[in-house]
Amino acid sequence: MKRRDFVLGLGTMAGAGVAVGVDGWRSHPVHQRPSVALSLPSHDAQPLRELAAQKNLLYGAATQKRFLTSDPIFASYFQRECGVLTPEVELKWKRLRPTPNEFNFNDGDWLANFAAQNQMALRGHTLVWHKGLPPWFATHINALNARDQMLKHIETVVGHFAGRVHSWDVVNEAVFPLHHRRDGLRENPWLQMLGPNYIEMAFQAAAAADPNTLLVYNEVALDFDENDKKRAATLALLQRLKAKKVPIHALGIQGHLRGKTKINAEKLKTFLREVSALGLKIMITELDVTDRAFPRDIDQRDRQVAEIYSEYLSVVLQEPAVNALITWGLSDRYIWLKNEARKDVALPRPLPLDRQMNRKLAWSAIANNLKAAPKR
Ligand code: 9MR
Repeated sequence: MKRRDFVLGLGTMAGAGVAVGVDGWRSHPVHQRPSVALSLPSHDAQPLRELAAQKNLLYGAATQKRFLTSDPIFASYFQRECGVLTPEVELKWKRLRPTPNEFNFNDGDWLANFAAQNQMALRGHTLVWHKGLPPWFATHINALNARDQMLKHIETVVGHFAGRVHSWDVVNEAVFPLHHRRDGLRENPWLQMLGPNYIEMAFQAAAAADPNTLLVYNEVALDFDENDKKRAATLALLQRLKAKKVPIHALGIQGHLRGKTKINAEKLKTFLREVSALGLKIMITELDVTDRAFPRDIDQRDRQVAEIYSEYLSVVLQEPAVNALITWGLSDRYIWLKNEARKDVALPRPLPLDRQMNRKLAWSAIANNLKAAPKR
């Protein structure tokens, strides 16, 4: 039996109205077909945080304090679905460091309390990145003080939240093969001021400030067929860090999936195995699916987005080293994908819940793949 017949057969067996077997699939290449039949969930279906917990996994989302405080309905859905919260902006330099000598923890503390009150794990995002920097960074940080400034930032911030953070993204997006360095690193201000060892210095400082949090290297664009160089350079960086006994515990795979981009399941699986073989955990830290390339029709669009969620999660959630799945937002009411605006100006629908907080097929794709995941 051909794979397509098998999948279509599953759909027929499930008898689901919005499910599989619809015409759109015939035009999809093999790699874009989901492995699990999709239909809309019943209203009282178990929340994602519970489905994940049954497998010793975490499910949650990124969000901002201002969404939770201004929108109690959104906050209640966030509490219901999420077992982990990533502050989308509040723990970046730009928000923590109003001036060169000040730290402002108000919004971060508010989110930490919200997470604790709702039995959610809290993620730390992010300590060393070339973006999310305050306006004074360029004028105040230079090659002479960069080391002290970076270490002081990490010590103060990680120390402040010590005991409250499940995992810290210590270094974010440091690999960029297109910069053509032999070590594959990105030419960012930290590298230019401190050299390539800034990465291990950051991990050492984070470990000293909170010995009990998971220390994560977080990276973007590791997912697609075309990302061979990014995967290879990231793996090489992780190997170097492990060989030097740098305290690093996990790789964060962001997972910002572009609808038109192809996933290669075999390559992805192999990469996850290689990372796991280094003794590292893997977290899916920022998953979402851009609907830009898909039709305006909402049923078709939601189905195509969900198929990509499913295709991706049917690979990554089967890897036992993966311990968490975090989407970059929960509801289409609050999305960061403004730069991915649709040409037809229809509102984008990249996330598990719609703007009215209804669960979408993308929610079902996550739920089905959590149910199909092996227990950790
Ligand atoms: O979604 C975030 C957006 O609201 C911020 O303006 C931006 C800069 O701080 O960062 C966005 O989040 C990024 C994340 O921190 C790292 N990976 C890519 C995310 C989307 O751009």
